[in-house]
Amino acid sequence: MNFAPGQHPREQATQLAVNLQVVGLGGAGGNVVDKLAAIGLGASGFVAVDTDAQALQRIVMAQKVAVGAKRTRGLGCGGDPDLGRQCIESAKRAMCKRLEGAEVLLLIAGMGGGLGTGAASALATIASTEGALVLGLALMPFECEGRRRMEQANAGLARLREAADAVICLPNQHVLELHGENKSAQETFEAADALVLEGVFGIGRLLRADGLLTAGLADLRAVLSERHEGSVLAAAEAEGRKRHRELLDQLCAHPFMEKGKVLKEADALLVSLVGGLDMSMADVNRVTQHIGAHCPEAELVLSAAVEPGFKDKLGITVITARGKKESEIKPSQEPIVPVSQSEDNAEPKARGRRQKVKQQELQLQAISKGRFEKSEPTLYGGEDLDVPTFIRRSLLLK
Ligand SMILES: Nc1nc2c(ncn2[C@@H]2O[C@H](COP(=O)(O)OP(=O)(O)OP(=O)(O)O)[C@@H](O)[C@H]2O)c(=O)[nH]1
Ligand SMILES: [Mg+2]
Repeated sequence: MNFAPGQHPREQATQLAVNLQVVGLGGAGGNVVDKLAAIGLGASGFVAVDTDAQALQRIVMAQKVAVGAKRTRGLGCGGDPDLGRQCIESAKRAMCKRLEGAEVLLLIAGMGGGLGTGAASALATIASTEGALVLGLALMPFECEGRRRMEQANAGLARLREAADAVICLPNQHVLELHGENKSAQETFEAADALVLEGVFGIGRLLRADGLLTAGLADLRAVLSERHEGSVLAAAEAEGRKRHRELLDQLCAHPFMEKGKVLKEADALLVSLVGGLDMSMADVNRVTQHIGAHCPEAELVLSAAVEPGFKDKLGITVITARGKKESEIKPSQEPIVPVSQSEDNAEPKARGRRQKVKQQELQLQAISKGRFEKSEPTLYGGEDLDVPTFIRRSLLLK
């Protein structure tokens, strides 16, 4: 499917199997959500949220929600994330009403400015509390936008990662590296948006119930949630006899895939494959084998669907996730604490996100030696070895 600027095909908007709400925050988020609304995705709602009345005026297809009118008087947040957060928090009730019944919230925001950066994590928390699975799409600034903006963007991204189930990071800079610096800023933004639209379109396919192999909301949640080290979204298409290999080559060449490094380092993958009526299970198999060769250890969830327009053609959307879930961290990975360290009451170093186990002190007391009371003690180095070590050394057992 071609998402090149100005060519946004209208999707045969089959309603998705889940209630998906797509919300765009701030200038970037609003722009992208409006384009998604124009394509139609089978989502239950497309909403652009901003403090900036002028930016909202440019929204044509999505619904509009103006927030923070008292605080910004209809202007943007001027790059102040704190103000952005306050604006969304003061509109909490209205947002809850908008998100009523949402099973998945796709939250799109540009990081580095005011509203998107500050409000994204706040809205993710609100939606999570309401029971939705929150997927964040964070558009990261170009390097030329300055160091301060990039730092602000990274801080916003970190907060969003804490609040959302999964966050997919889409660095605008990678688009610039692919297309070169000779394009206008407008064209580069458009090219970045096209990559986002392709990816989101693939997520839509993934959530559709009418595929050959379906992966539902539960799979999405299982693969993405708790893996906080970064997720990437990329899509590719290929046709012809060698389309299986070509598809993978295209995917690895995608600007967000960092020449295949992202695929190699993935701990889990969601793969949404689409082909024409001629797509066979052998096709599906070959594609998954090619992917598996890149990341044999990764957990893979696959969905495959048929779209008549894909004759002799295959399309793929991949969401990668990095990071281990708490349940996946094996006990053997826990550092072993030598007794000498516990004697000093030293804290074992907690690694990763694993919580320190809280345990009560064992109430062990010395009891009589019973029928061995009268036997000779086993003395070594002045110590009676028949007396348990924890008593001899006055250790507290936990
Ligand atoms: N891909 C893409 N990125 C954008 C677009 N507009 C802005 N960005 C990026 O998103 C970042 C945040 O910008 P905005 O979304 O305009 O910021 P905001 O949330 O509206 O912030 P305030 O206006 O200060 O409230 C920028 O630094 C850009 O890198 C867009 O249309 N497409
Ligand atoms: Mg703005």
